Amino acid sequence: IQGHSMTIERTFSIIKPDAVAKNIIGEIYHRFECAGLHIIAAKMLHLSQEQAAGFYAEHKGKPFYDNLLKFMTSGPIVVQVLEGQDAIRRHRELLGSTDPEKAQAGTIRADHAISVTQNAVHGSDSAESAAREIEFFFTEDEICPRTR
Ligand code: RTP
Ligand code: MG
Repeated sequence: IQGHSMTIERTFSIIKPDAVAKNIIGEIYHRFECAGLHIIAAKMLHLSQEQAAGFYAEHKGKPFYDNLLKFMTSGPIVVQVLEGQDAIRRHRELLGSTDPEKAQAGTIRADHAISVTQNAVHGSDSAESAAREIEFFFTEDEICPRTR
C-alpha cells in the first residue's frame, strides 16, 4: 500500500454548466458514491463574473482563460465537498484527462465531456487547492461530516 494514502481526505468538485444542462447531476453523483466518495456539502449556484475570476485566478493570462470564464458563467453549476480515502486522487481519476479525446475510457470526461473547455466536472488537483477551493465556496457550518 505504499504510495496510497490511507488518510480520509476532503476534495472539492464542480458539476460544470454543460453537465447540469445535460441533466446528468445524478449520474455524476452516482459515480462519486460508487467510488466511495461521500458528499458532505452541496449547493447549486450560478457564478458571477467576479466569482469565476476569483476561483480561476491561477489561470489568468492563459490562452483559454476568457473562454473558461465565459463557459463557467454560462449557466448553473453544482458545487460539492467530497470525503473519502484518498479523495483528491480518486476524484481526479474518475474525471480522466482534461481533454475528453485523451481521457481514459469509462471516465466521466470520456463519457460526458463536450470539449476540452466544456468538460463536465472540476476536481481539486492537490491538498492545497482542495483547502482553498472548499473555503472559497463553503463556510464550515455548511459542511456536514459523516456521523455513522
Ligand atoms: P479542472 O481544474 O476543471 O478540474 O480541470 P483540469 O485540472 O484537468 O484542467 P486545468 O488545466 O486546471 O484547466 C481548468 C479548466 O480550463 C479549461 N481548459 N480549457 N486548452 C483549453 O481550451 C483548455 N484547457 C483547459 C477546462 O475547462 C479545464 O477543466
Ligand atoms: Mg485544474
